[in-house]
Amino acid sequence: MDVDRSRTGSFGFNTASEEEIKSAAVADVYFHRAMQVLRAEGKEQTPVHAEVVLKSSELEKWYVLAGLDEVAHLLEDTEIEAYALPEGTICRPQEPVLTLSGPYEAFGEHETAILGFLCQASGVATGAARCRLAAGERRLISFGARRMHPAIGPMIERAAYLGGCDGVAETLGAERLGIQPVGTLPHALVLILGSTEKATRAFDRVVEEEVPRTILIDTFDDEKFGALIAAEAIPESIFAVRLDTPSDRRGNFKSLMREVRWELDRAGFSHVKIFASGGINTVDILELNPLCDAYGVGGAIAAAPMIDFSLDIVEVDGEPRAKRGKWSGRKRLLELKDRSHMILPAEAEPSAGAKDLLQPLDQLYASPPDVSSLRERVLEQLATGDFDL
Ligand code: PCP
Repeated sequence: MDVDRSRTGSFGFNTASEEEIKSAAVADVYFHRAMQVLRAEGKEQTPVHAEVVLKSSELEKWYVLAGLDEVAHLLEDTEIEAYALPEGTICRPQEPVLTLSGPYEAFGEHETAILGFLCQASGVATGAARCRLAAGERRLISFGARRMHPAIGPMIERAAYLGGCDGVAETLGAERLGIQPVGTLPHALVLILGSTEKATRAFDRVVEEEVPRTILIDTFDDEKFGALIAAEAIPESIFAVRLDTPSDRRGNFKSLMREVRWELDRAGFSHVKIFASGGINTVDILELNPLCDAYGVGGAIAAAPMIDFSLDIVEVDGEPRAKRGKWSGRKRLLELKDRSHMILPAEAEPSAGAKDLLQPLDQLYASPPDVSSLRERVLEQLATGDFDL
């Protein structure tokens, strides 16, 4: 397994290339060693059936499945029979979301990459879905690319959008999603131009008309004065004011926002919306919803806890065999008439009207899925299902 080592050392970004991922150079070494032993024993072609599930005893826990597009890309040239749930499916622990059948050698050394793709993307999508659930109909924008390595910015934004965000800030990610990037203006612009008023007027004069005029108001001024300065600077085009109040100045953010709302309404700007950002999470969103119209969320989505998937063999040579703590044998995951899920042994007869959820991975990714429809799938489930925060 030859790896281009010229990329180590102090130059270049600390990322793995497509070839390094596909050649399993990114694998944990014990998978290489296991393969070394199996080859020595002539067992590397042993047919196995493995599955990826979230191993958690909190059976009520829910998460959004994402990252399968990259798994499909990784496995596209391998002789594996793979089945999976469509991305955007809201799942629970123990439910098999990906199954792999074939000679162990065909995928054994890809376990690290397979889990990496699913654990992180599903974590981000779930972080977005939780914020979506909390924000209801209010706009939710992913602001978190800066919280993660830029090489995975497009992945973060894809998962954030799939999970329910209305828009994303990172330009390449938005481009790959075929949507317009969303953003307001940074403190840097206000600092360099010297005042909120100057930055507001310049932004309004220079930036394309179709970009909503959401003006950052907390750089120099107390928020209620900053809001009026911005609104009075561009009364015809002002759309919203963004409060990114530093945490050590925030105090009671809700009452601060109520004051801004009062002053805007009193001054005839009741149409001007309020946008909050800066360390926002689901707790903040639930508290601010009565006053806030939109949220820019960074770390709470981009750095959301990963989904702790495991990939485990549950059948060897056609015989159910699993480690302790795992349910052995092949399974089928069914959606019942009431939209709930049921896990059954593969050979079991499903109840009437039940539908198999696992589908051939190569069919699911015969063409790149439209992420907007995967997003609609998440929104529809959040709207009809019972998912707590
Ligand atoms: C950034 C942005 C949001 C922050 C980051 C989102 O703030 O404006 O407020 O990330 P978070 O949810 O993890 O906090 P700053 O860098 O403070 O401000 P600027 O807008 O000037 O970049």
